[in-house]
Amino acid sequence: MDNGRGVVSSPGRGESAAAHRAHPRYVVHIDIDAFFAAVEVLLDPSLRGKPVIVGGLSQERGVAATCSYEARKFGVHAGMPLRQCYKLCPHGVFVRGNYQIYQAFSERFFRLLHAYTPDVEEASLDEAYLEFTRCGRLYPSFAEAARTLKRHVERELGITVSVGTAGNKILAKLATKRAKPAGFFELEPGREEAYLGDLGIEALPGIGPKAQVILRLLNIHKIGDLWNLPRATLHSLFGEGGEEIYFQSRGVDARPLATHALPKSVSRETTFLQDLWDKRLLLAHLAYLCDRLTLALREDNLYAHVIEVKARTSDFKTEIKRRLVLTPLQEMGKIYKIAEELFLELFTGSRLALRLVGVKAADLTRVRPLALFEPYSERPERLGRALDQVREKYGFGAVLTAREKFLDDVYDFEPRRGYVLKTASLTR
Ligand code: DCP
Ligand code: CA
Repeated sequence: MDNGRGVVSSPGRGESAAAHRAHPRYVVHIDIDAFFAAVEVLLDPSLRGKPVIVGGLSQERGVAATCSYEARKFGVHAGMPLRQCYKLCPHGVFVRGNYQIYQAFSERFFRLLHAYTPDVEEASLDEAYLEFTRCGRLYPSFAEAARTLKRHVERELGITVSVGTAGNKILAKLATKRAKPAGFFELEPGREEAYLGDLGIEALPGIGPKAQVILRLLNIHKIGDLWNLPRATLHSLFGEGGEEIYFQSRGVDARPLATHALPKSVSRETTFLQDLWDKRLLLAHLAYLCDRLTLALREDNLYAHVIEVKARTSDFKTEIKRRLVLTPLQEMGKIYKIAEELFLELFTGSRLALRLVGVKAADLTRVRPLALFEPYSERPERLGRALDQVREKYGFGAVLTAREKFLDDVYDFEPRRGYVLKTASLTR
């Protein structure tokens, strides 16, 4: 992209957002302000203007899921133990919250967004990306359309949202930070570097608390300070994550929106090499299938409300048991536990050997489940992600539960792919 007129740039800046503007995109990021608290205010208008803390009563155990901006003035924030919230804000209104209502509200929110463009990514319960790039004929001005969208959503839902627009996802999300609360901020092409340079490093999603500590020790506090770090240095400090930081800090992000529709279900099943009786081996298969299934759920950011187990006996009769769970699940341990219970219900009555088992996750949602009663740091997604990182490096077989290891006696084992089951497609 060097046009020969020579823009003076610090090391590595040639890879900045500006250099990637050959095909400009228009991405809108929209996020509801103080989501759970805003819904509580709608449910009880007498709460308007008051510090509202959602997640539990003031003397209960647990942490705040969120709080209104009025409460934030007192230093209260999401993830803070409720009793500490109470100390900082004793006159605050504490409510336990109701996830079903937030979920229904979230669905209304997304329905409105889908009317504006076919390209919508539902990023979390109260947050979405919209891409207008393909809607040039529809909207003479994208900025105007984004403002209309904001007003429309606020009027329809009775809450405020913050909107950021830019040429890619990460910049749009960072623009929303500036817009919060209730604002609109368009990060215009050409202004990205100026905007990024001054932001604190904690604004980048790739920089967690640990990376922050390390960078601050190196006297790096702003995103602009990061530009002076060579890519190799970031890599040696943070591995693959360092690469991400390198590009994020320059506002480079080529990720498309994850707009594909939700699958109806995800399942993994296998037919055995020979019919099986041995409960231990059957459960080992089931555990392995759950492991493969939850990998697929994580890859697609899905959570399941329904877990289903299927077994086929040697006389080809198929039986299915299913269970509905209120808080949608993604985590291996939890899904396996349910699958095991269902399987044992099926199997205990059976006099025949089995020729197939399968497990299915259905009623899927992409919405992060309720965090009201669990601290953020203990979220199962975090564990799952750590697991995936190890597997990416050392292969799927690098981390298996003791139960799965029983399959050693039955199948070939390939470190990269795991066990080579009879139904080949399942080992993909
Ligand atoms: N949430 C949660 N636990 C957390 C963080 C959030 O349960 N540790 C829930 C409550 C929030 C909702 O998710 O209302 C959306 O999260 P956000 O991070 O978008 O926070 P808010 O919408 O509450 O506030 P804002 O976006 O205005 O900062
Ligand atoms: Ca929000």
